[in-house]
Amino acid sequence: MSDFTPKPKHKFTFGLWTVGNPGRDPFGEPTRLVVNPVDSVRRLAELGAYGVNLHDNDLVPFDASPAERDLIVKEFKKALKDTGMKVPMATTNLFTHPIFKDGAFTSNDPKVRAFATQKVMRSMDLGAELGAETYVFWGGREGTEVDASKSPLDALKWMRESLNFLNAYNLDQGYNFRLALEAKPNEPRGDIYLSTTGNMLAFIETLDHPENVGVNPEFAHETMANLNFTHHVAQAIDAGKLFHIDLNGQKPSRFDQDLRFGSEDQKGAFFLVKLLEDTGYDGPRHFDAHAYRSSDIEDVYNFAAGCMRSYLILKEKARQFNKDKEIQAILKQLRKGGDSPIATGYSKGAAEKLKAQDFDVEALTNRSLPYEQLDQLVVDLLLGVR
Ligand code: GLT
Ligand code: MN
Ligand code: MN
Repeated sequence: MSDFTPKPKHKFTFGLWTVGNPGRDPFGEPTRLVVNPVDSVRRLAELGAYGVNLHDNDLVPFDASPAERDLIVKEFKKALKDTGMKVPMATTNLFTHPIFKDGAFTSNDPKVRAFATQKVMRSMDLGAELGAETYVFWGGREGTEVDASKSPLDALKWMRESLNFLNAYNLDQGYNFRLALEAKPNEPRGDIYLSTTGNMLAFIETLDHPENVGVNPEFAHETMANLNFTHHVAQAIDAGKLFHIDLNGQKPSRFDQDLRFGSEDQKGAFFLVKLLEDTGYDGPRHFDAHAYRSSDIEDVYNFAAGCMRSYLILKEKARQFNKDKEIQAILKQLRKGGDSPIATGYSKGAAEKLKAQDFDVEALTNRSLPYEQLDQLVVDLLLGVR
């Protein structure tokens, strides 16, 4: 029996907003009390987490005075020191305050756009003070319900202006954060700009300094749009842009459920963990999820422990998949043709040779692809009978 006990070396992190989620939803008031971030740090450390991530206002209230801010940060830093917990990622809340009701970087009002940019600068200062290395941008309010209100081209231009300004500030201050953009198709806006990880990857190339900008994909977000999350993460890895990742659970075509990692679509979660582990992703495994609204605070920590446990179980399943003789024999058979002649690249000679090549179309068409057998072996593996 393997050991599924989380340890700091596994680099599991939680947003302060995740275990601190009070169980509010659009139809109901909170079901849990507000949590002190210091308590979250201590409880997560006991469970074996590596660190916590935060928005500026998860720690420092929107309207705190400079003296209040300093006191809060001091106590928080003490908890980090006592527990050895890290803050690998920081981000900004650009969505809760009503000033952002029509967007932050993409608000029609230039003063709101400037205010949002100023808020990020101050939040970057806080993140740097806490030792964060990654800075996430999730534009939850960057979108529309009324397309007559805003040109999507203006929105992209304004988004680019803010990100270029903030990255220059980041470099100028010597913070050297890697910026990670997080896509979401909708919610809380009717339509959010740059709605998938693929959109973000293309947009990054239009920035002044694309080299230190990557993505922070979230399992729930591509899944909400009925897309294959693992394929998006693979594209980010292929582009050298997987800077961070938000892990959770989600049923397709629903509101953003942010469920416990591994609680839904276990096969999808398995192939995601396998991809991360097989490709040597060494960043934090960040859980951006929250406990059911019905949970009390003790059950919130069952939720946190469950996220980490499921990851470790799936990691062990990935290891078993990679050494399973029957599965590997099928994969070997499927790949037996090796590389295609086009893999060595174009030359006139290669083109002529390919044009002249004879293919046995019937044999190629009738080749056996035992995907039913292969998939059932995966199901057996995941259901624990293998
Ligand atoms: C919010 C959102 C997440 C983002 C967080 C970072 S905040 O909980 O649902 O997907 O990652 O801003
Ligand atoms: Mn997220
Ligand atoms: Mn989400």
